[in-house]
This record gives sequence, C-alpha cells and structure tokens, in this order.
Amino acid sequence: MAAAGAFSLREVLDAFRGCVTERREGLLEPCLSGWWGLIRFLQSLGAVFGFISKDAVAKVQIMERHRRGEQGQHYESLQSMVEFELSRGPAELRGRPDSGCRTVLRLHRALLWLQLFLEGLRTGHRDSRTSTICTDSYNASLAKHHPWVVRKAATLAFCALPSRDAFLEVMNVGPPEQAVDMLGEAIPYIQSVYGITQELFAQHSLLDLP
Ligand code: 1PW
Repeated sequence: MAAAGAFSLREVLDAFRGCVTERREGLLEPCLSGWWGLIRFLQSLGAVFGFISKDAVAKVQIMERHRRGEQGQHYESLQSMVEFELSRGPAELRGRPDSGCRTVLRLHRALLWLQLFLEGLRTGHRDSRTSTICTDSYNASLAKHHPWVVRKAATLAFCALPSRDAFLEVMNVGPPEQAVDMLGEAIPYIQSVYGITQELFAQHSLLDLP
C-alpha cells in the first residue's frame, strides 16, 4: 500500500480516466491535471529529466493560459478547441507557435511514448532494463519528431532510469505485481485519450502542424 498522502502514479493515471466522455469528447482540464502529475513524477526521477520536464511544463502552461484566457470557453474540449482555432483559418493556425492545436499535438506525441513505455514496463521481465524499454519506445514514437541533439540528450537521460523493480516501486502503488496490475488498468485510458486525439487531428489534417 502507498503511504497516505504520498505521491502515487495511480492518481496520475486515474486523471486520464476522466479525459474522455461518453460522447468521445476529449476534456482538457483532466488531461492537464494528468500531465501535471506526470511532470511531478518525471521530476522525482532526478535532475537528468529536468530538460524533458521543462518542455512539458512549458506546453502545459500554454494550455492553461488558453483555458483561463478570454476565449477559455472554447478550450473546454479538444473538439471545441479545434473548431475554434480552425475557424480563424488554417493559415493563421499554422503560423501560431502557441496555438492550442500545435501544443496539444506535441503532448499527444509524447503520450504515445508514455503509453508504449508503460506497456513495455508492464509486460517486461524482472530483469528487463528500463533504459532499453524507454529507448525502444522513444525510438518507435517521439524520436522521429525530434532533432538529433534532442534525441541524443533524451537517450542519455534514459540511462539514468532505475531498474524495473525500483521503477515500479517509485510508482508507489505497492509491490511490483500490484504496480503491474495497476498499469494494466490504466494504460487503456491513456490509449483512449491518444486514440480520440489522433482521430480528431487526422480528420482535420492537423497531424503535421509546424
Ligand atoms: C517516464 C515518463 C515520461 C513521460 C513524460 C513525457 C514528456 C515528454 C517530453 C519530451 C521533451 C523532450 C525535449 C523537448 C523537445 C521539444 O523540442 C519537443 N517537445 C515535445 C514534447 O516533443 C517539440 O516541441 P517544439 O520544439 O516543437 O515546441
């Protein structure tokens, strides 16, 4: 059992459970709180993850500014955000470095990495190397969107990851078997957030926003 009040990855992954409504709408607020939890978790892994979490923090903050801004009502869901930002014209959207769409797209790509990584961790063996699982999932997802220098720095940071058992322990959900069960429950929620975002962005040709 995780100690009362201690940070547990379960709460974080639970936030993603609330992101997709019955009507398959993606809600921003619970996604952002899920992201804050992931960032805290990432920071607890050590200073080497500083540059990774810094970018994630910047992206989540951009989204919070949209949420709290004058047009905040349009940033309730992913669907309303896309509709609103596209209504200003696709050219205008492509020229904005702080648009909700391009920012969500970056987080969305990172979510695929997280999903593959957690799945690798879940199905791995006791002696599997976490750094290998992390590097493989990164190479299969986010790496193709990153320049060489970011790929190099990220891959170096992964070497600092603890062993699989130690990693499952930092998740703070109990013994390794219990952490594995929790991952089995939580990963489908992340997949579902990933899936509806992918579908929405593909539908509006937004998957390559610069
Ligand atoms: C172990 C749990 C890991 C889950 C957290 C995932 C966080 C992913 C953040 C990766 C950031 C790597 C360094 C930053 C790169 C940016 O250039 C890049 N951002 C992302 C999120 O890929 C692209 O953003 P940009 O430069 O187009 O604004």
